[in-house]
Amino acid sequence: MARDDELFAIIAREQERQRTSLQLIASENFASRQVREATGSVLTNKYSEGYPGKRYYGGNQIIDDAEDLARRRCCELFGAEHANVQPHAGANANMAAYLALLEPGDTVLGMRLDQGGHLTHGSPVNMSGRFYNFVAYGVTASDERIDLEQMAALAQEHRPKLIVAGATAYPRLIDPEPIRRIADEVGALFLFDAAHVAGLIAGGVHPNPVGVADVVTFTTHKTLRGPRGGCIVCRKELATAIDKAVFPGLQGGPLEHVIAAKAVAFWEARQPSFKEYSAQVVANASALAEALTGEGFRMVSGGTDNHLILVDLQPFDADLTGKKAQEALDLAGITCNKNTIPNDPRSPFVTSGLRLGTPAMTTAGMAEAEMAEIATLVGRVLRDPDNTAERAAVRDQVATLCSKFSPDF
Ligand code: DSN
Repeated sequence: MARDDELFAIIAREQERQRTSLQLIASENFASRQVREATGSVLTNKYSEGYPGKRYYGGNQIIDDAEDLARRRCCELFGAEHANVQPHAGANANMAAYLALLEPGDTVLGMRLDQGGHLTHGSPVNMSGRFYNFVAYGVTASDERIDLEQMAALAQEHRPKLIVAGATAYPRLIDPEPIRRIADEVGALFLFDAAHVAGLIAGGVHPNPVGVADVVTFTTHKTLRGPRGGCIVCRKELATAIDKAVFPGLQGGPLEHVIAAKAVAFWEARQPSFKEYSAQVVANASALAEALTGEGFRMVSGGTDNHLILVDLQPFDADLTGKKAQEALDLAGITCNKNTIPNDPRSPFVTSGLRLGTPAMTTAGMAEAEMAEIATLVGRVLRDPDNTAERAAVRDQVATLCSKFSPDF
């Protein structure tokens, strides 16, 4: 068959974009060649509804080996009793956990979306917010860290069936222990959504919620650096309920090519180099936060303990929105996303903040010196975001910087 040149030309352009510009979206990474090889393998050809040893179609003996390997490696990596590696995404993993643990209308505590939570933690436009009675906790006004006193008070007032921890735009470490205690005080279950920090947990630089929370969900493509997808790990008493919720509750045929790539990622995350990588991701985020502070930006919560920083643009330039900053940086080859900050006066489509993360550029080999250079470039663009010549000059400098740190293409 002739080759589809039209589509592959688009892929080549995207590869070039990734190679020549800075990827600072906190939830992105560069998957390794072998992760991408497994994702593009013949395993995509197979239907395998069910689980290893209990499939609805024939011919799954080899597929079973791949999924069993992924489940075993996932349990070993996180010290879990049971793993379900079939969720197509983090959102599916969360929905499956809710389906397993809750009845429609049950009360759940989750973090406010506009203070760092996730759509699937009770947003009214998401299934979670439509099917369950979510009550939101947030961050303190004083230090912009999760307000555990508020969480405890809300738990006493609303007696939730489940407390959800985890965030998408929260730059600080989330300790699962005090949340477990709050859950126990009211007899609630505890779900830790580790999507953003799964790689930091695997690398040993953040506390492991497995064994503390009842259920832990995560994605495999962020700090964990695997293929795009989700996972759930849990205590063995919850294994049947979780498995039934994923299939047949929520999904049909699993993506076995992606599950195979998850197995590769779990193997990669157990290599000693992954510990160094995870520590460097955090060191780079701290260096970036410090250098951006030197450029006149305010870091939400004063800094970071993880892979991301949340920049409050208001003290730097009261008129500069997150939307405008994202667009100007994009034109200069610096890819990041606008983000609401706690108590943001602007809408989520405009925002007063920017979220930047270091997982991808750390994979490419960048360290603290490059973070300082990136902060200088961000400052140059955002001091005069409409200046076309300045943006072009920064774009050239970005390309030169990236040429020295090529990801594994
Ligand atoms: N889209 C992800 C993120 O960027 O954090 C969350 O689902």
